[in-house]
Amino acid sequence: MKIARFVAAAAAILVVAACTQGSQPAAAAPAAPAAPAAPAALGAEHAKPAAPAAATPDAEGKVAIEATADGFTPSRIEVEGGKAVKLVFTRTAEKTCMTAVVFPSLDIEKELPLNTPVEVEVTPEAGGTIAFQCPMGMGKSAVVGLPQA
Ligand SMILES: [Cu+2]
Repeated sequence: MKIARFVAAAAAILVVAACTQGSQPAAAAPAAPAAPAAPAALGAEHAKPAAPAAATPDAEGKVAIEATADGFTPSRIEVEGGKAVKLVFTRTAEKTCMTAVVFPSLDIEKELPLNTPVEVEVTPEAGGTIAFQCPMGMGKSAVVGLPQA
């Protein structure tokens, strides 16, 4: 059961690159999501496939998330299970389909005006995952509730 969260998260992250609006040249994306210099902070003791480093909340319980032409960055946020996290979304790309963020399981949809922070607070259960994505179902990302240590 403990292994499941690693697997689910890795699957969610691989889909991120798929969300563009067709005629989008890749010029504005210097940091390709496919090649993160993963610092291997998590799970280094096990031979898991290298997942991009997950973001964790700051001292105020917030995580800043950028909505770019390619998706949401970071696309995986890890929280202590049962603890609320404030996701602060800022869309920085004018041409992107990430003009809104949707949390299907929570029935939440928030518009993301350009360069305007939009806060969404969620509380994943320990061992649970709350998915978020663009309104078309792309840019799949997740907030993961870690089991209490
Ligand atoms: Cu989309």
